[in-house]
Amino acid sequence: MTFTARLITFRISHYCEKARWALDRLPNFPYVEECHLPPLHRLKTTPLGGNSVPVLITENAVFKDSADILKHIDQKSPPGFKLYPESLALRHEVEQLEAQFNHQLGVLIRQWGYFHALQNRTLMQQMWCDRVPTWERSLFSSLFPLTRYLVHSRYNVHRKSALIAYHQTQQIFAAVSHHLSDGRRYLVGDCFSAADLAFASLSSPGLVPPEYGGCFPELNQLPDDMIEQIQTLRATAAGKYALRLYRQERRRNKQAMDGHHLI
Ligand SMILES: N[C@@H](CCC(=O)N[C@@H](CS)C(=O)NCC(=O)O)C(=O)O
Repeated sequence: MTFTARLITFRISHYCEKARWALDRLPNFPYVEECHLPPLHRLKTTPLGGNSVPVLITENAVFKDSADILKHIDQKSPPGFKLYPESLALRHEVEQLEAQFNHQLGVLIRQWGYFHALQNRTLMQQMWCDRVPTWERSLFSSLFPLTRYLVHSRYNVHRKSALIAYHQTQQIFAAVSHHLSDGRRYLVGDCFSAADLAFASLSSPGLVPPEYGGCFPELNQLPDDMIEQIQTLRATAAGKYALRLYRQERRRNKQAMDGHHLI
């Protein structure tokens, strides 16, 4: 019998989307997504020796970081689905870009996104409670003030840091736009890689792609100043390229989407 892997997530998280997208691309990697309400995810991640999500649990190992998850998935991928090039030089380039997007873009865009979204409790309820177990959902209201405080303090979220984070995100978009300006379709080499997947998924809170695999609100549910900033990012070459990747490469895995009913 084939083992069904488990992916522990927040539905809203763009780091979780990175792992989910990589899993969804594979024709034969059965998994179910287990979504949790922060901070209750720690009940799952702490016993596994980690903190953050995503966490991937396979038959033989537990992976506690999106980069490790992608490397593991790559080892299981058939030809044509690889995320890292065989050429060592190209692989190095892909890994460097992925690490840069993980450590900078993902962090900055989260700081900006949470500053705006946390002001709207209903919106946060919609995103944080999507597909979580009923008992966790029932605790949303009591936990919200604590969770909001934890997010603000852990990620240093306030008006000034959000503004700076947005400007730094624009600089990363400008660098990616420049990189693409020679007409290339992908960031490294001539096919889709972990660098493309990392850029598109980690920039998703700033672009709100309709094909997002987790839970984002509709654009018109967001505050006006946030919509304006999203439209600015969408209009850049990097923004258009990430939205194209979502349209062309974001395959869905039906079993994982149905899986939440089982948990
Ligand atoms: N480097 C990690 C970062 C993941 C991360 O920051 N996850 C956040 C959600 S976006 C999280 O789980 N935060 C809650 C916590 O750390 O307990 C990865 O790439 O997997």
